[in-house]
Amino acid sequence: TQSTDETTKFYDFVVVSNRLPVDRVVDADGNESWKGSPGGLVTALEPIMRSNDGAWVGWGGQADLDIEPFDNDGIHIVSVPLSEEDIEKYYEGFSNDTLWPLYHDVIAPPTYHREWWESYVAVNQRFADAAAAVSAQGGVVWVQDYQLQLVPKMLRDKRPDLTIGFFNHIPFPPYGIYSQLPWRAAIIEGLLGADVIGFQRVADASNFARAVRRLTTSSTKTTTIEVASPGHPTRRVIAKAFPISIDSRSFEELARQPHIQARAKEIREGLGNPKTIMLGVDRLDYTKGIGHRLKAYGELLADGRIKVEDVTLVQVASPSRERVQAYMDLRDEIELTVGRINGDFATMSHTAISYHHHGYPRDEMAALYLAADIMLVTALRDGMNLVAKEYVAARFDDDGILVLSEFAGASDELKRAMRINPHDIDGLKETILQAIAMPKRERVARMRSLRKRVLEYDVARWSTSFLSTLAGVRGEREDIETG
Ligand code: GDG
Repeated sequence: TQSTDETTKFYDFVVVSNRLPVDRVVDADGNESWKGSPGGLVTALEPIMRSNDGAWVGWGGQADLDIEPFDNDGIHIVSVPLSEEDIEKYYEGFSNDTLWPLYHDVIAPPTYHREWWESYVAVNQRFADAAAAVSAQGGVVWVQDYQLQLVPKMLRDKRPDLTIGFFNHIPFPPYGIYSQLPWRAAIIEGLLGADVIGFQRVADASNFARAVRRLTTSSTKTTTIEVASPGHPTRRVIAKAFPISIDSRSFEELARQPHIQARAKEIREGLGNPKTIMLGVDRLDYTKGIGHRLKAYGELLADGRIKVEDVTLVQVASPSRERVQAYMDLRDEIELTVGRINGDFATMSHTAISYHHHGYPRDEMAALYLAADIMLVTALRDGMNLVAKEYVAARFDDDGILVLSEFAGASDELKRAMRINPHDIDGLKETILQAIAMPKRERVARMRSLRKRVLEYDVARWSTSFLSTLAGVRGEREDIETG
């Protein structure tokens, strides 16, 4: 722990994200400690953090948590405190009830409140100030995701010496939708403070470029934006697709472990040894198309085209954003549907849908992926969808079928998945029937091709590609500055 000025260090590589990669845990005696949360981003950035003297700036996940910076497993952690009111307005409000639905093609209606926006601006400024305070002269700062879109410009205004990257994990919507946002120009200007702006798909980057053309005087040419601001030389910003991925090898290694394989068998037996297990794994979110999936499965049962004894659906819906009204409504709707389908079709020995409203450890997820003959990813809109990639990485046996929505970013890469339009319930039902009947030879051919992609394009490749683009921009700038 460091607290005084004389021990203050500055870091060459700083990551800024809404949530820190650690969780605070308090034991029975009230002792506090921090536990690393092994998300994909941490795994990808850990090696870079260690070799570059890295710091991570973010919120600790609880209200009014004001803690001194500390080192955790080689990463310097800087916490940005949020009050109960900040959480309500900046996080649950503007981030999750304005930007989230707007950026996902208004699947749910976005709410626009001026006080939420004011809070978003104020909190973004605090993140920017915290990042500015720990960044070394000429350092690199990488800002993550839609909660912090104003940070790049705020940081540049304060620290023009920094090289700034931004990555948007969710889609960037078409201009016709984006233009609803009362603060649409301010957000574009905020993002243009970065040197490199990364998106999941090529389409997201071009939606962004169009918004830039409509809302600013900057010009765009494919992935390059020339940002003109009065009194400053023209600045080049790169905006392009860097599709995120997972730590594919480690997922495969996990799935290969004998206890995971044994657990997969046990899951199958527990479900009464059906011929086909279908699986859905999502945060309980209206973007994920869980209702569409349930509808297709329920209709197939009702039509008598499948039987509960033969085809079971396991749905893991991990709790998410439970204080936002749209999420409460969604939960009610999903659980009513699950109850109806089970009520109509379950027998004493076989349930139709095995529904789980809680998170599971990674081990159990891997076992579920191995147990599932068909993975259903039916998102209505999704930046990437890592679940699809995890399923593929887990299938070292080259078996299993991925049914994948064309509205998930992953669909741009995973071309041999069975791609579906989740709005087309009849099409989805036909695809499910085809998947159930697919011969092993075709399953293997498809899975091999999917695995090739996911194992080659892993999360390390993603971060390396983003950061080397950023380093390129920085090199160019140094050339200009030194003549
Ligand atoms: C956003 C974008 C983009 C879920 N339930 C459990 C659990 N998970 C894990 C999954 C997966 C991750 O959470 C979810 O990632 P997704 O990509 O599927 O979706 P979002 O949470 O919406 O993520 C998305 C992503 O950011 C990255 O840029 O791909 O489009 O929306 O890793 O496995 N993990 C465990 N137990 C659970 O119950 N252990």
